[in-house]
Amino acid sequence: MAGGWKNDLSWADVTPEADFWDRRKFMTAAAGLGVAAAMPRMAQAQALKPNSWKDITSYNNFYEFGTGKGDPAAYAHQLTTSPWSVEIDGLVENPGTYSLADVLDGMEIEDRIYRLRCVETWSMVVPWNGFELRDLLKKVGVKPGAKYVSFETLLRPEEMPGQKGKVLDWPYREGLRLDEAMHPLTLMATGIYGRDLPNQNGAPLRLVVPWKYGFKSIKSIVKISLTRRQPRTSWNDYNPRAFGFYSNVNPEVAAFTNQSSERPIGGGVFAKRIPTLKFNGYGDQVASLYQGMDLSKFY
Ligand SMILES: Nc1nc2c(c(=O)[nH]1)N[C@H]1C(S)=C(S)[C@@H](COP(=O)(O)O)O[C@H]1N2
Ligand SMILES: [Mo]
Repeated sequence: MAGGWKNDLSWADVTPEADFWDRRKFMTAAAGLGVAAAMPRMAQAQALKPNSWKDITSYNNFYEFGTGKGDPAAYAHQLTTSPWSVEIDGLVENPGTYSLADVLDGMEIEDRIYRLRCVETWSMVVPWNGFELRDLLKKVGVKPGAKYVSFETLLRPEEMPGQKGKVLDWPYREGLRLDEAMHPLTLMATGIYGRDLPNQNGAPLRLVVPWKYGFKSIKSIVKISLTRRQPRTSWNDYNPRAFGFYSNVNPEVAAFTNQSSERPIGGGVFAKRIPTLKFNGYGDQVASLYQGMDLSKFY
């Protein structure tokens, strides 16, 4: 088990999901996936509850299917996710086109309950399943000189109606600095609540970087490149002042709007806005990556 990450969200605080949250059943299923060992490490500091399956899969941003929150759930079933392959190129020892099975080969699928904070100022808590991106990067072999990792989403307008419009310069592109990509919190998600990732959440493989605004967590990835130079990214191209390359969650710095608080999705008592945490609550684990950078400045 790769170490070096921790989480203040606990399975003990999970909202029951009728067809899933039988704890013993989950532990058995988890053992089969090799994730059980991840659980005891989760501290029980804070009673944040993961959102329901319904919240997570019906309120989405996936502009390839339209800009409405309900569009991805309505249209993403059109996306063919099998077969799926990921091209891995640039400064790597073993470049090539990897089938999804080849990508997953040797990867340890774990459970990670992470906060997700959208720059639109809503938030959720999502129980992901996935593997650490660093394990995949180690598998393909990062060559000296690589400093960044770039990612691309599938370009297939026949199945992604939003790509027929020019909202963004498709395909959707994102990127990380290599040390961010190698951080143990950085996940390649393959599932939610122990089930395969629904298409609207970025099936079959999407990035999750919990200390950054949600748009960095690119969905339905078909290409990963190791580069020397900072890659171009879709939202940064669209508006560099509103959407920085780094885009670490920071309540003290306005992106396109004030970021000091957020609206948890899910209603009830949680409908109230809550204060946003610096680095989305993961500062103890990631702040050191940005030593020497002026965090009062928007990147
Ligand atoms: N390819 C692609 N990835 C994307 C997006 C998108 O429009 N296209 N939206 C981003 C934004 S703005 C957010 S907040 C998250 C939302 O993830 P979720 O729908 O799984 O909650 O996905 C991110 N990844
Ligand atoms: Mo977002």
